Amino acid sequence: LAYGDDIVAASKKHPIVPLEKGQRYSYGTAGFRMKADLLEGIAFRVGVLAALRSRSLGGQAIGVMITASHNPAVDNGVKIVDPMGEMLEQEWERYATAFVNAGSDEEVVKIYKTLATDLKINVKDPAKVIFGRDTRPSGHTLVTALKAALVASQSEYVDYKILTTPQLHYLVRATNTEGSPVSYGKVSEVGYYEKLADAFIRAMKGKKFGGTLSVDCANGVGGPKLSEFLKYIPKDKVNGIDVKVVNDDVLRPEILNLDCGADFVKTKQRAPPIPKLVPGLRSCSLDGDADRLMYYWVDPDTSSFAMLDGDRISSLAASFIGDLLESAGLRDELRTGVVQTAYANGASTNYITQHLKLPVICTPTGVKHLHHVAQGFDIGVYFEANGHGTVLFSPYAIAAFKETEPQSPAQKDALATLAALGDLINQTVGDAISDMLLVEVILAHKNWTLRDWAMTYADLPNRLVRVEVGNKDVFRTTDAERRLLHPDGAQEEIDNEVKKFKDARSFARASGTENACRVYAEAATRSEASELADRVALIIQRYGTL
Ligand code: G16
Repeated sequence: LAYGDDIVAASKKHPIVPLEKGQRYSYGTAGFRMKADLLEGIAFRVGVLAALRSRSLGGQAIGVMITASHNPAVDNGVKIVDPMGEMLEQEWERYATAFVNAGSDEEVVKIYKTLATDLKINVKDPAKVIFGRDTRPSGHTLVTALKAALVASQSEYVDYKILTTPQLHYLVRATNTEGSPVSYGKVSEVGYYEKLADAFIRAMKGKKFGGTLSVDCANGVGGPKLSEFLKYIPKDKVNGIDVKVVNDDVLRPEILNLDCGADFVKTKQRAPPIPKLVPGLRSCSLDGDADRLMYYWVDPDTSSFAMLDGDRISSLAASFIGDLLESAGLRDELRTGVVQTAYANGASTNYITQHLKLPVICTPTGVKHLHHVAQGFDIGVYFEANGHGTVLFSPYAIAAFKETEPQSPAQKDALATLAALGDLINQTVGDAISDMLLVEVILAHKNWTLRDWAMTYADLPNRLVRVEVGNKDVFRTTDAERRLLHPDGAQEEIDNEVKKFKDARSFARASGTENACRVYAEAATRSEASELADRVALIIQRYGTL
């Protein structure tokens, strides 16, 4: 047998579904994501590529996550995780796209060999791929295809079965740093829980958990995993801890993300109908793979609904960490910055730049873009408005937390809390469970209710609309997605509409995870924001069907 024959033979058992003429699969914002029945062959080819990627990096473990996160239950997705737990390097996204669009099984191997030659990769070198999946039943078939690819490509693998996306990212980094001075933690799911629990207990030392927290888990993987995590927090270690896990039914796959979860809350700007929201109850929602987080409540005094989204978590974290740095005497030492996307509410950007006096950088949608920019700071706070994000600490910052000699008890406490946050906050990717614990720590330290948090600034009224169009690919953007470059004339029409409203802003872009466009609008009043969003949506619909 010639090298690659195994891959060709195995590939034939997991065929690619051909697309209509002129259409191509593409590695998007979150890897390949679409209807699950299109994905088997894609999972196979991604497996082959992941093995090659591992070989190109001296056999370091590469992750593959099978999830469609916030998408409906019928969808699924496959994405690759790089050795430090980051998203796949951009150049390799192109290779992934080429692999998946290859016209035949033989061509996949041809591209494999060409890449190996061009990138000087020895195809006989060891490779290791680790993977997990969310609770979608279609995950089984995709895992079978992925395993077949890894066997055929002679790669070692570990099947971690059902995981949240951030857990898989954790495991990739833990695997590749095991036994080194920068070890990220024990290489197991238990190791993840232990690390988070230990850090949470340290960060909550002497503070009180602020009453019952209700967590809607979108009927996804976050439910069982959060329940498991809670077992690692002895009641006597965190004063008053009381977490109620709701919408955690993973046995009825069709209800995943259905009328619940972080995406529902953000787009509908209301609480899931079930369970009925009790006024005053501090609540939050995760999404289907537990990498997004939304807080909300109904104010018992005014009966109004308040949503605290990714922008709020970002400004809360930036302000809290800023105060700790001040107390720790490190404010001038460590450069802090915030990264947002065009969806960030204008009021949050103003609050961060004017009140917190921190720089804000805007990037296109997709955590990989935000993550990359956040790495440029000693403390890089990045969140998308949809609740996906984290805080990155540079090695210099982590060393400063641990090595600064405190001159006072207050400074000692601040340094200890900062060091605990360094362990609590997932450094690889946005992690809803870790972010939720962060928010709880901050609220406990400040002794704040959600009302206090909501009062830090007033959001500009806004609306997000999903528009289905014939061909979303005609929409191309510039300026961090704030303006349309193509189709000709569309941006001009949007500008004309925006001009008619007070303090208004609007933009449109093609989704990278759904077959639709998204329109965002902000204006002085709720009805104006809504009206503007509708008008821009009409423009998009028209241009998308021309
Ligand atoms: C994914 C990405 C996020 C992005 C979201 C929506 O999230 O990881 O960065 O904000 O999709 O992207 P789009 O507007 O392009 O559809 P998730 O939680 O679905 O994996």
